[in-house]
Amino acid sequence: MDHAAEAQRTDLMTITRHVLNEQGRHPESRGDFTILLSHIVLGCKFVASAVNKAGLAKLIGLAGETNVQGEEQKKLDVLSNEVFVKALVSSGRTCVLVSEENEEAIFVDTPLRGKYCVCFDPLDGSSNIDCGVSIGTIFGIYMIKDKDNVTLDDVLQPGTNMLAAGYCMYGSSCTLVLSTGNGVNGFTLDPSLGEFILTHPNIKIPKKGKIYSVNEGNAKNWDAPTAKFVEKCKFPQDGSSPKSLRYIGSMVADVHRTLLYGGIFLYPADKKSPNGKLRVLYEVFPMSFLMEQAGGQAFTGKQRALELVPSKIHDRSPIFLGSFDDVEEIKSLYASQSSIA
Ligand code: FDP
Repeated sequence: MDHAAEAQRTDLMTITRHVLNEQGRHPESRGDFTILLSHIVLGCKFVASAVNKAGLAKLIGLAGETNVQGEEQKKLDVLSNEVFVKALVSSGRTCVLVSEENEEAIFVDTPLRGKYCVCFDPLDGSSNIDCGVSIGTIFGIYMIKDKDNVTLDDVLQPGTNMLAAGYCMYGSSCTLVLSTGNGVNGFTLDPSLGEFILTHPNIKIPKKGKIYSVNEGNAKNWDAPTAKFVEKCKFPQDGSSPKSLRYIGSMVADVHRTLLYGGIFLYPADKKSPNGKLRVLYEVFPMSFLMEQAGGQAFTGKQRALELVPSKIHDRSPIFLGSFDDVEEIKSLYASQSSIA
């Protein structure tokens, strides 16, 4: 559709309408997921608005300083966490919440309890906040096992049990990417309507990409397969062109580009951090779910990422995710290393 036709479009597929359509695939569904999602969307809209104002609001002290009235202002990540926790609890559809900002899991009080567990990072990439670089919210959703006996095991499940996952990127535009296990769709916030509109239907990651994305400052401590892989990206031996390097250092932005343009994002293990840096429940799993749903792969260096079973809520894991063929290459480098060992 050209730009003029786009501007004239009158049949708007909002995220709520999309999820209601999806609900039709599950005749037993009573709309609980749609309600939960609308509360997540509310959190995303709030954070989008706060992020947009953050630079400006520094004048009045939004970034953890004191404003002109002499009142203490909350940091953006703390504020975002409060908004998401309150939105999720008040949905009446959640039961256990795991947030990057809270050391312990949050068990929702019985009167407000529902059947979903949500693991989330309310504001990922927070070291980028103060310089206006894209940041995001990441979430993964599970169903509790037994309503009458809710435990931490309800969130310590393999990623293969996830029902839905997504992220919202606060960048030059605000984009929410979602999968409910039936492909991946992207929605862009129309600020004049206050609605997320379907702009990227059925996202498929290119089978092979031309970009690799990694913090090369850690190269000194990498293991042999990671070092070999990055070497091959720069000096391919098969006559192909070298890959380009792009690294924002904000997982949502790096993964979003990888999903749309193809290529690979890696945060490997290294000698200093044998489990890598990124957190299983609210970084590795949701992004791996989205990659697989878009036709890509996600690998830890040892196994399919979604088959990990975390033992603690803030566990970390190395991760290699992106285009199918690029991840296949790193998998074969690890396989040949283990066959030598
Ligand atoms: P941040 O530290 O800014 O919050 O896990 C958080 C994260 O950002 C990711 O968003 C990002 O991909 C990664 O860490 C960046 O880590 P490095 O600075 O070590 O590259």
